[in-house]
Amino acid sequence: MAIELPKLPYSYSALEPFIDRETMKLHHNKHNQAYVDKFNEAIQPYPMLAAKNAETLLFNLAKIPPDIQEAIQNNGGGAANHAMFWTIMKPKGGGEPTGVFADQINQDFGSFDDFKQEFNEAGKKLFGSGWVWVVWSGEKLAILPMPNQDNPLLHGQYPIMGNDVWEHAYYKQYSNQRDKYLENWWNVLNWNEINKRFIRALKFAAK
Ligand code: MN3
Repeated sequence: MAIELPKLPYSYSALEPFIDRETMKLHHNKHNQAYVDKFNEAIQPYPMLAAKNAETLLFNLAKIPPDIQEAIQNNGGGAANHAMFWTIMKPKGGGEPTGVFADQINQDFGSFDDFKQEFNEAGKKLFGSGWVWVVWSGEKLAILPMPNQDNPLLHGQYPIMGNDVWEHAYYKQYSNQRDKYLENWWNVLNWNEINKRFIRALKFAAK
């Protein structure tokens, strides 16, 4: 069973003015589609992997056939990362975080502003293409920049939230101003979904 391009839970223009229609369209139906297609191509010769989703393969990367590990890391990562990315954003989102995740941010970073600043700083410093992730270390929240399409599941950690800092995520609208994109991204976050992922991360770590 091949994986499919996830349906965007809102329209391409829904995140404007923070992420424009052209960027969303290209990002979803070209970039995300390419990761999905290349993932499906990679697992095609291995019918025993057909029932596994990208997340499961990333978590068990060392156990899959060596000749496709790199393709799964990159394209399974690309598929999983973008599937997450669309759901943690929403129109009229943003504002202060809510729920248990807000409490945890205050406990581990002092305040939402400090958390946001540290996250944006990691995004600015990330050299080349990659993602900035938030994971549960087992004791506290941690901000984790990773290169390429690497997903925290490669290191056994469930991705609570992450921002895509590949140029394809912002260059069309923001040109080289990655810092502006990082700052504006907080206006589209879906804290309800991020809270659900935080609960999942706690359960995942407890297994
Ligand atoms: Mn991307």
